[in-house]
Amino acid sequence: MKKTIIRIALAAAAAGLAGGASAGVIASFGANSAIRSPTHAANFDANTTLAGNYAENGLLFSYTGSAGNNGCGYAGVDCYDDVSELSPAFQGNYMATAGNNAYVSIRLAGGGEMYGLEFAAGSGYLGLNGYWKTYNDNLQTGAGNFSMPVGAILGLRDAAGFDEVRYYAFSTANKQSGFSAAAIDQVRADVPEPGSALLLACGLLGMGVARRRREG
Ligand SMILES: [Ca+2]
Ligand SMILES: [Ca+2]
Repeated sequence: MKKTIIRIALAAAAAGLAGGASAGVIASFGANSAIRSPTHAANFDANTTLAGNYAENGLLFSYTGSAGNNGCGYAGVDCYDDVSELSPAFQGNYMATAGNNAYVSIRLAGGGEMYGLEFAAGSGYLGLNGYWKTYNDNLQTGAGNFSMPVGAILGLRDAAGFDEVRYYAFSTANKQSGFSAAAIDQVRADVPEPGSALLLACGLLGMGVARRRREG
């Protein structure tokens, strides 16, 4: 009986860490709301070309929509009087695009999954009405709308991991398609070492055994 209980506990712990059916993407707001120990960070300061793929510190960014958005956010070119008009959380260069259903894509340059991601979510519109989608192995794993004060930091976390996040910014709340003017800056991602998930699973199992011994 005891063995059965322990086996179920381990299976539950493994499912939670490796991604069972119950896993899902959790959206949050604010710095450090989704990231525990960032392993990757990008601020676009070295983004001095109009290349479709821009890599920084192991993160890979691309965009759909108008070609280079007329240079906005690239190579020190800013389309606004001040970068803070897009978002007070932005500094210097950023990544922006605009167009029908245009989005900025965030992935790991070397492939693989992120477990947590945070970025300053900007919009070319006056109000911030964002929409995000997560993917893993080309399958959509989550999506959500948010309307927040300009300057918001969006956090996404999923114990099952995601290998791509797409970010859109629409004209009004709760839109999932239409003309999008997405912009991002100050990106941080969390990619735990494979061994740490296993250690955590062992730790949870150990806690379960200890508790059961005390109860017995
Ligand atoms: Ca920047
Ligand atoms: Ca994957």
